[in-house]
Amino acid sequence: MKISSKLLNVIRQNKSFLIVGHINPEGDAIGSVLALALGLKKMGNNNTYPLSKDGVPEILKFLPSSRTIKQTPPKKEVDVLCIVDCNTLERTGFKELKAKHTVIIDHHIPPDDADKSELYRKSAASVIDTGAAATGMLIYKLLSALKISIDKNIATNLYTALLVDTGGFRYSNTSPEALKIACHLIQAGARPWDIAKELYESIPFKSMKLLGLSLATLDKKDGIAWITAATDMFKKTGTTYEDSEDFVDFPRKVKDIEVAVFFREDDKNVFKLSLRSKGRINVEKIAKSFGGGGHFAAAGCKIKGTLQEVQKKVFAEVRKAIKDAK
Ligand SMILES: [Mn+2]
Repeated sequence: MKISSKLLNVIRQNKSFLIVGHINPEGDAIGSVLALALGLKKMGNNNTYPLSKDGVPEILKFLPSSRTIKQTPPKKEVDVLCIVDCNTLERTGFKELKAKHTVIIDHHIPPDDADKSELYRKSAASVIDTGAAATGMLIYKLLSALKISIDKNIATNLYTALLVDTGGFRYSNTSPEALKIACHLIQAGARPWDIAKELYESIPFKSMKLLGLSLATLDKKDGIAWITAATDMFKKTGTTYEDSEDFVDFPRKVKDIEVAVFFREDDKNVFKLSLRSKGRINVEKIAKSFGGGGHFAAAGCKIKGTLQEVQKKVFAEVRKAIKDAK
């Protein structure tokens, strides 16, 4: 998708920018916010304000300029509010953000009633490209269209955005264009191993210990593989939920399964589930039937009951979905 001249004009004709990502942010959100803020600064806009309700997760603090991100919005109204890597105000975690203009730069599917919302009416210059592997790709195109040269700091942020949203250039969204942009980012100074080391080879020792305990529960049946993390495992290792963030990736690695599930015990008889699909089963539909949500291949929900009860309910739904897909 091409960047519209409308969007370029809104950016060229204004001076102050508030750039916000989504709650519970990952590499694409933070990387895109920072790259856009750095780029606009290079245009001579000293009034750029990067914002993230939940701040910057520990693992992304290596990103250039990550310390400039604020957790509270400015008091004064800005010229342009840029909402990146999400497309509703709700996802930003803020009730109100004051701005004369609003633009959305994102690759998620907008909600069904989006065209009725005030935000969409106000943001005519937006770019929502659901075909883009990462929002970072759209930021790259925007900066290029604005003729801003991509330096090492911008490149590091954008490469991280691409790397995270393509699962390390492994997922089916790894398009020729994504790799072409990644190539340019490396030429501009992004260092793949330095970034990969920070993202994938810097697991805290205690998190690894927690993974060991959780992996010992690995089981599989009927095309489903799963692991569990019980409250006492977190206690024993001195860890928090953040330490189990990517655990569902492990049962997903098992050969010949369709769906992976991670059961996290949040309270007595309350479980938070992460579901992953290997590409054929829509796990968003399964999560939705339990009041959760997400994407086709990655979703989550919360279910009450003993572990056995919860597993019985979920596995029945997954089995049904697998049968329907045949
Ligand atoms: Mn994204």
